[in-house]
Amino acid sequence: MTANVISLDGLKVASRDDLSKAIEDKGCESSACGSSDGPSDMAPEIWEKVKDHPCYSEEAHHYFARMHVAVAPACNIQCNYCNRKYDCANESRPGVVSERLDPEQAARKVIAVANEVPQLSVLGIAGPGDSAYDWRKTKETFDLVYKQLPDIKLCLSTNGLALPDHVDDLLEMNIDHVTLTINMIDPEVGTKIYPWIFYQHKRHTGLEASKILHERQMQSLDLLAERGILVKVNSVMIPGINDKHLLEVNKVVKQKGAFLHNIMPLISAPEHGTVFGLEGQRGPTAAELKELQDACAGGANLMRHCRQCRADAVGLLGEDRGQEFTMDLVPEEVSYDPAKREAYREWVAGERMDRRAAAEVAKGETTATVAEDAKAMLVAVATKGGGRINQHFGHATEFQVFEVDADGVRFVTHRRADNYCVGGYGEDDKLDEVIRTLEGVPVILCAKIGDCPREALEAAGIEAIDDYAFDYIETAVSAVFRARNGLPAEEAVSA
Ligand code: CLF
Ligand code: SF4
Repeated sequence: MTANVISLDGLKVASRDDLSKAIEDKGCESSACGSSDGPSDMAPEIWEKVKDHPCYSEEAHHYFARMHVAVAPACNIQCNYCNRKYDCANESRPGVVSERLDPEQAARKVIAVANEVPQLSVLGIAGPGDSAYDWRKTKETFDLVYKQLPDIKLCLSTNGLALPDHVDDLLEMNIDHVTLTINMIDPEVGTKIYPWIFYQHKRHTGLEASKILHERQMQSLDLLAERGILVKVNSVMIPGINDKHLLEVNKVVKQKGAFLHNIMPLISAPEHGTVFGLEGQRGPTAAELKELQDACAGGANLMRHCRQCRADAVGLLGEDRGQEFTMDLVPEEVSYDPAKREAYREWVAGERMDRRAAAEVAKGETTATVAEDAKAMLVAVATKGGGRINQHFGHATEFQVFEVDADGVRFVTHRRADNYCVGGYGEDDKLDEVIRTLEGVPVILCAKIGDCPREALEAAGIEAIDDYAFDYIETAVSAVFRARNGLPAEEAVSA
């Protein structure tokens, strides 16, 4: 197999001394220089559980990677948005799973990836069917991995129907992250999403099926909360069917102790062969999704950085390195070497502290120089991870989008963009697609950009800036915001 070591190039390590001095000079508003989901926002034992999990912590997703192993092919329900020739649409974007694995193969693959990808922190089982229905394979896989790599977090994603039968196993297996996909709390709504379920050796249809599924999902939530297992609820937003209803779902899952709620857009292309795809049921627009997420303010905390990844994805969220680790590339004998992962974790610990400190300084400067009621703006960022602006515009397959106002900088979403630049040649139609993708975003920050795309973006009203190459995202976004709100640009750049 090729030696694909993730390099840390582009992740310029900031001078901690400079930042500390900046904090002393300018003052740090909050004690721990906390970020929106940092250690200052939650109990230490919870932070300990989520700090390296790329799905449970927005901050962690800049640094840590997950991998899925496709050991659970069968499912006990039918969702109208799923065709199992494709990945589970709950946890993946459509695309055939490259290969299904048995538990022994899966464990070998995890070791191979852990040796090569220092960012790896989580192993998830998310299909392609239901991980709790195929319990024997799921349990065997997790047991094998836990024995050999006890520092990898184990994570499970399920529709919840079979989960109550296995929750006591979860504690024994040291699993403290479970995702439940809950699309309704009203079984009438469920009848439009689930044509049938298979429960206690019997197939159930219609309202009866939805009632059973709902009861088992609520029971799963209660049992997991009682055992202190962190629950993330995934919901698929289906316009005209459960879009408004998800506000109620958000309230109820919060009451029942869910840690996060991840509202994902329905993916329903006709070529995927799903019921919704064939019926022409559309997914929500980016604006509709954001509107619903914003309307959930005050309810369960929202995850906004989900990438709807494949059931065999490998890498940071938003990248897929699965093809580098297919079974024909994994050696028959592989032994675990934790050295790279340990070194990476040590580096991340310092880097995260610096980034938080830098973000806090930038926030203080923005609050001091920009009017409180200045209009919020969106800024797109090309990044390879590490919380820095470290990617060439032409190499970006997605842009992270941040919102900034006088209160600071927040991650809001990502927008996909197919590689604009292939083999060094720009392709006009792809650039048009990027421009469409960035609708409503007036600024893009990247490590470098050529004159032609810069001009095309400018003509579309989007300013491309590469002056902040390798800077932290928050400091750069704050500086742009200050520059756009009256502060001289040179001053903002040097701030
Ligand atoms: Fe996988 Fe899911 Fe665990 Fe993450 S994914 S089982 S919680 S390790 Fe994450 Fe992927 Fe979104 Fe899932 S980005 S689809 S939320
Ligand atoms: Fe498909 Fe997942 Fe629904 Fe099962 S739970 S039908 S695998 S989307």
